[in-house]
Amino acid sequence: MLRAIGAVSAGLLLAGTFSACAATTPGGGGVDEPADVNTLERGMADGYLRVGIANEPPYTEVNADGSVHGAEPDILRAVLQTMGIEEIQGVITPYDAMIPGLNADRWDVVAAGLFMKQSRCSAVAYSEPVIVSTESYGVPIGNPNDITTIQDAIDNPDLKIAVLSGGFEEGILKTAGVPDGQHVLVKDARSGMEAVTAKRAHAFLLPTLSLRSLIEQDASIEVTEPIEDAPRTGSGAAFRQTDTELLDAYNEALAEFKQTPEFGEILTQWGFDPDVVEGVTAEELCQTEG
Ligand code: 6CS
Repeated sequence: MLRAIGAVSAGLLLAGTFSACAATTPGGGGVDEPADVNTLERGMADGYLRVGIANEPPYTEVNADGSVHGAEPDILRAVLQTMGIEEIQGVITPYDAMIPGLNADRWDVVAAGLFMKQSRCSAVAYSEPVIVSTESYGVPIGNPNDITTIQDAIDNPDLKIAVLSGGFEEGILKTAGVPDGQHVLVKDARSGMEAVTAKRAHAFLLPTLSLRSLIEQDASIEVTEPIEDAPRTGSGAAFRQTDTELLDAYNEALAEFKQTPEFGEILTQWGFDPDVVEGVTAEELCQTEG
């Protein structure tokens, strides 16, 4: 095993644990593997899967040594290990590139808090959910514009809201009918915070826990309470729709893993409430508009 810290190529930061035999062909098979080997078989033979991630704690986090953590990768790794796939190789990518990259075989699974909604569920095969969470606004200290709901952005056409380009939150604004002119599109979470501090946006719409992590580095921004009129955000691992064996095996292993104390411990360690995901299904979350 060779440990490597991220290598940057074509805008993608490769990070994580790389196996010495990690070279993959465009078809996804290892160099010595036939092209018709499916992703589950390949993962078991190679001992790892390639995973699309962000670097947005607590959902996903890449450490200085290149190791991949956060609630979703930690659960993914733990479940895959029970299936005999020991490691994951992380590829950092923007949210709007996660599904195209998965379907172009640049990675085998997305585990990044990629929230389920109709359009995404028709493009990938989601596992059952592992996280159910909430959205908030990051606003200047004191919340001078008193922005607490999505309706506030509809009621006040002067308000500009920063959102990740192609992210779930951009979809929330679109579905709610907040005009495009009020969206300030940013490429990553740090740029969203900067949009607020530089007054290009009045608020940054992002998951509550991601914002709480970001304000540890920025004392000029506060996080609102979870937004009551935002949809419930739920995520699990996203696989290619052709990878039915992998999806089925993963869901079976996940159901067992959810019964162990380790499932709740991982979520709690990253600040998520394990109780709120109990009984929630991918089918329900996939009804979310957008
Ligand atoms: O699913 C998404 O698109 C969103 N998920 C997270 C965890 N953060 C921001 C992103 O837009």
